[in-house]
Amino acid sequence: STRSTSSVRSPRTSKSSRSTLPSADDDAPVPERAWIALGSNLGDRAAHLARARAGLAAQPGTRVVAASSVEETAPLAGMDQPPYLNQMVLVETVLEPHALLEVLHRLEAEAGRIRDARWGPRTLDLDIVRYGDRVIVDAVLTVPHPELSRRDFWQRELAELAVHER
Ligand code: A4P
Ligand code: MG
Repeated sequence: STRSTSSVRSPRTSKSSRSTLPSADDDAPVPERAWIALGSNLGDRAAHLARARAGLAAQPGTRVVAASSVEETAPLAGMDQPPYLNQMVLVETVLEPHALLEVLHRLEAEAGRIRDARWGPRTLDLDIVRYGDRVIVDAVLTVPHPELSRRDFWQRELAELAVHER
């Protein structure tokens, strides 16, 4: 296999701000930062959030860099449902966006989430709000999350996490 050099670097390593000297790690995946929104409005909401944070931290190649404070929020538009606990975590991960989404779905399932009504009450909802600077629009993933500009609690949580940005 061809190894990337400092003059011709693969897209995966070109974002690295680390040394450009060839090293044993040269082909190792470069972790990217992802902002993940946590929401719960059924059952032991705080416990669901805590387990989600632990579940994320337990993924291979994934580190929880920081977590925003937890905020109780009134349910958005439309449906009559209990208030939410919301929180955002900043992770650094080698998981690509779609692999990360699968992890989120697994953690939701482990929290006993039943998908019925869209936007309906849920034990745990995990959304990818941002993934590095990537823009993704396909059948399963829209990143940045399309509701980002409309959710003031996400704006507050992102602002809290901004002190951790490089
Ligand atoms: N999907 C596409 N893009 C993404 C992304 N960036 N992150 C797809 C995560 N998933 C993404 O989601 C449906 C599909 O969206 C997924 O299978 C995935 O392929 P879902 O979690 O099954 O359904 P949902 O959560 O009911 O719909 P959606 O659109 O994710 O709703 P939201 O935006 O999660 O809204 N009120 C308060 N106060 N706080 C809340 O957190 N959340 C919701 C749910 C409603 N009201 C709320 C809150
Ligand atoms: Mg969702």
